[in-house]
Amino acid sequence: MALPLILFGVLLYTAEALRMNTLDHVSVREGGTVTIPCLYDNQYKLNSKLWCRGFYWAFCQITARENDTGKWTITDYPAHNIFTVKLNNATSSDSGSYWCAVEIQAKPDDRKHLYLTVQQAPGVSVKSSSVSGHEGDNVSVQCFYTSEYQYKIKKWCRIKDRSCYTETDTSQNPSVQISDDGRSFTVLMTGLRLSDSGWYFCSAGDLQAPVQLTVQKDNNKQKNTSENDISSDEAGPTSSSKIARNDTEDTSSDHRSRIFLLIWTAVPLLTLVLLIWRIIQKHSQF
Ligand SMILES: *[C@@H]1O[C@H](CO)[C@@H](O)[C@H](O)[C@H]1NC(C)=O
Ligand SMILES: *[C@@H]1O[C@H](CO)[C@@H](O)[C@H](O)[C@H]1NC(C)=O
Ligand SMILES: *[C@@H]1O[C@H](CO)[C@@H](O)[C@H](O)[C@H]1NC(C)=O
Ligand SMILES: *[C@@H]1O[C@H](CO)[C@@H](O)[C@H](O)[C@H]1NC(C)=O
Ligand SMILES: CC(=O)N[C@H]1CO[C@H](CO)[C@@H](O)[C@@H]1O
Repeated sequence: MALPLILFGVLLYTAEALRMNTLDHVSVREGGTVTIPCLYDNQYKLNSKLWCRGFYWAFCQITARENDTGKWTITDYPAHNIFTVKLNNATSSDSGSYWCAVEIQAKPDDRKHLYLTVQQAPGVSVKSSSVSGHEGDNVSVQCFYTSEYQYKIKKWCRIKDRSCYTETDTSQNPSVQISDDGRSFTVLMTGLRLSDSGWYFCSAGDLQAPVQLTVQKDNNKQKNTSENDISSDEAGPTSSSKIARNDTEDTSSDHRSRIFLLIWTAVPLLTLVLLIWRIIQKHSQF
């Protein structure tokens, strides 16, 4: 019966590696600034945060640590289960592989890989990487792309759950509309809700540009519904609403889907293995 146990272990191990979330491939202008969010599991609030450079995790060089400032600035927002890595004055030599990571005592650190490309004309870029609005407002984000990316798929995605909107398919949520003028695409988010606060990205092809959205409480509403509305997690430092609640939403939905995945994969696998086992046993009896 070792095989099912091994399979189960493999599944568990794969689940282990998904406790952090960030972008995959960030595009930034030479001389420009970029802030990259690293979302982490609730259990890592107190762990120290790292930014490590190198393609292979085992050989990466720690570029910056929590609270470092300067070329690289790392700021932790434990209330939101996020830390941000800000690069100032990007140069082409900053292009490369990096890892968002949390330090864990006596266990391998948890981490997520990402690629950074610094270009004179970034494949995809945003005018402003931070937008805000009040509850119920509309906000728009303009995402520019170079001619090279003209025919690539354009998306607007939320980092937390990787849900994306594309130009052709916004039917999932009519409150997000995307229009394209051939040099840029504009994302219009209508009727903002507090839960929309968080980190998003524009993407064209494989390149991404991060954007932080902050939704502030509607002041007129606040007087009446002050206790009912719950602010979103990963809202970031500028969120004006109350954020004291236990932010577990960030990865808890991931947890749920992972458990489902585990069950949906493990149960049929175990059944299959048991069946084969029985057949082998039956055959060996004769
Ligand atoms: C970073 O600074 C914060 C606030 O001053 C502090 O609570 C935290 O312990 C510091 N982290 C490290 C790893 O020094
Ligand atoms: C940015 O980096 C370039 C190249 O290293 C340097 O010449 C320039 O002075 C830097 N600018 C700032 C504002 O630090
Ligand atoms: C938000 O956008 C929708 C759809 O385009 C529009 O009907 C509505 O008037 C806009 N609301 C505000 C406050 O601009
Ligand atoms: C927050 O969560 C932690 C562990 O998940 C728990 O011990 C604590 O009581 C919670 N706090 C609140 C205010 O719910
Ligand atoms: C819709 C609603 O609950 N309105 C209330 C807002 O608060 C004022 C004063 O407390 C009440 O008079 C309203 O009924």
